[in-house]
Amino acid sequence: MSKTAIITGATAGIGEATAIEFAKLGYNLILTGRRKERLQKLQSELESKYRTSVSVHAFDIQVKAEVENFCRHEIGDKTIDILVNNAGLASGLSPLHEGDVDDWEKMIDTNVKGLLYITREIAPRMVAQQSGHIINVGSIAGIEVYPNGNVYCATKHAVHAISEGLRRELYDKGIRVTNIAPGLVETEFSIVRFHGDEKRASNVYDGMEALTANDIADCIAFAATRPKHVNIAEMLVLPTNQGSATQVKRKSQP
Ligand code: 8X3
Repeated sequence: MSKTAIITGATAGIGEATAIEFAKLGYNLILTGRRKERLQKLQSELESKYRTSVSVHAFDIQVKAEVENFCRHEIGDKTIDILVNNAGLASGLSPLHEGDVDDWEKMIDTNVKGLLYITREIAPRMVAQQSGHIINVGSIAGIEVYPNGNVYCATKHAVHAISEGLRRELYDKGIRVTNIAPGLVETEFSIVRFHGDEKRASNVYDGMEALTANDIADCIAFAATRPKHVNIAEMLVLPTNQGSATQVKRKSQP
């Protein structure tokens, strides 16, 4: 029987690439995000190309009532085999003493609270099933802190801690928990971080070969497709020319 996976933040980047990867594997998909048109376009592409069942649900993961409505009233009581907590963003890159509180709230509400809201709803179903897999998309920023990353790094440290906590609480219930921690991935990530400044965003990846969303989707699919007794607890995935959060070798450098 086909597995069913929920993927949050499926409208673009790693979430969209994971949806495509999972569709290729024949998973039934429940895709969420804020942009309804993008979700619907992806749904029809995946359904026609891979003949898999795809439902799409547009809501804001920052709003607890919307997450609860989705989980309690929109997805029915089907078995959820995999939850990919991918929805997340960076907003702003500045010292904390010059930071924008609205940016902080957006990051905390999405990356931490949104992830918690949906996990709080879906994990009990997995506990009742005594099976399931929660895959959290963290970041190298959840392992290292870099200047001006302050609140973003704090949210990804939280994702790391939540993943660790979940694993310690769910290992004896047949549930796997994976934390994927990517380094530089060229998606809309930096455009969002710099509030739409495409020039500044492209500088982040200038002269180096960043990871693609597909590279990370590939890792997520790898973790998801291991035999049941294998839990890939953690993956730090970097471009070859990235040594740490702050070390990147660029072509112009000697
Ligand atoms: C994305 C990686 O280094 O831009 O989470 O924070 S980084």
